Amino acid sequence: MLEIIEKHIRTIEQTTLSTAEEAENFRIQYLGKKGILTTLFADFKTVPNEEKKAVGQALNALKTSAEATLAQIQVKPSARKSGPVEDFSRPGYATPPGAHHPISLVRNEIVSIFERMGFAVAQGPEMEDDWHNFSALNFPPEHPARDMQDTFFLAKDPDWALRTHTSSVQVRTMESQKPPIRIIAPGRVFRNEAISSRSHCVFHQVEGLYIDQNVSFADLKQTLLEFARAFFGEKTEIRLRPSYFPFTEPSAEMDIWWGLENEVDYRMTKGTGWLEIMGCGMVDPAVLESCGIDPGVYSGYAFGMGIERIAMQRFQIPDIRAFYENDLRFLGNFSGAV
Ligand code: 2U9
Repeated sequence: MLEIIEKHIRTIEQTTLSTAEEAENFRIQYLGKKGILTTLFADFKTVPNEEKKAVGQALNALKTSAEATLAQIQVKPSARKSGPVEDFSRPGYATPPGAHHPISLVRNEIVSIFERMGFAVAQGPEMEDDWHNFSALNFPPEHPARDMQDTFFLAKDPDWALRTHTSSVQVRTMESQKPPIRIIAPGRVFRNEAISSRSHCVFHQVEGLYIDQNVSFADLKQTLLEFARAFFGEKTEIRLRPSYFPFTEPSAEMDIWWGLENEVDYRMTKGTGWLEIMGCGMVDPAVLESCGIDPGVYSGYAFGMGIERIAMQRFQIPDIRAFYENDLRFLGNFSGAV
């Protein structure tokens, strides 16, 4: 038996394993359940006592030798099946940074300016009933905004529509809270308009509302001046032009002085030098009444602006449709801006 064992040891010493397949065959042959070592260990019982020590040592040497030969192949790179060797020290793949959408950037800036002035953010549903979108806001029954051509009504129930402005959020706030109320309502609105480079059927607004005792047009003007200087620069000048909205009386448009230095300024301001930024006015007493606030005790001002218009002007974006196309080449321009 000793001779057989020593023969196996010599064979193993001359064996080189170079593939995983060879290694597996070797393992089965020597160390497998029905392998050479199992058989030899079983035969060990029949070895005469005086030979047991020498045979036992030889058997252990054979086992160690078989295991060492097998272990070697597991660390030899040449035994790899195929493909490149992994370099675990190489740098990872770079993850491109994300970017805020330009509409979000402008909205956040507007919101934070008004928050600093004490306004709280209010939100409401995008689908509204006739009362909150139109009637409470003093829209007469024959007003063109109530037309199918201007509003997306729900086919099943024409009392419901996609909100055409975030003024409905302010109506809901007035119905549920007592003055003083000082809120801004940023949000998405919908109008059934033909899509062009200047207008879209979906856009975003920020509207504001302040209701308290003795609120005057002077308060409105000072708040808007403060906003204009925080957003457009501290030397910004504003002007208010008379206008008309069903929900405010008197009503006005606020322009900022843009200047008339070059051709672009002429085009942007239609040759006037003044750039229209937002609409505003004193909340019509009939609107206060509709929302359960006594116009004999309270007064208030409101304003509203379109975020797309301001973002287009700020980032020099010539076509409103760019905001909704999700083209990464466009959106990537805003990475790094906060
Ligand atoms: C209540 C009462 C009054 C909100 C106002 C405007 C003037 C305005 C437009 C600007 C461009 C909308 O995005 S736009 O098309 N908005 O000119 N909005 S005053 O007045 C309100 C709101 C709620 C209860």
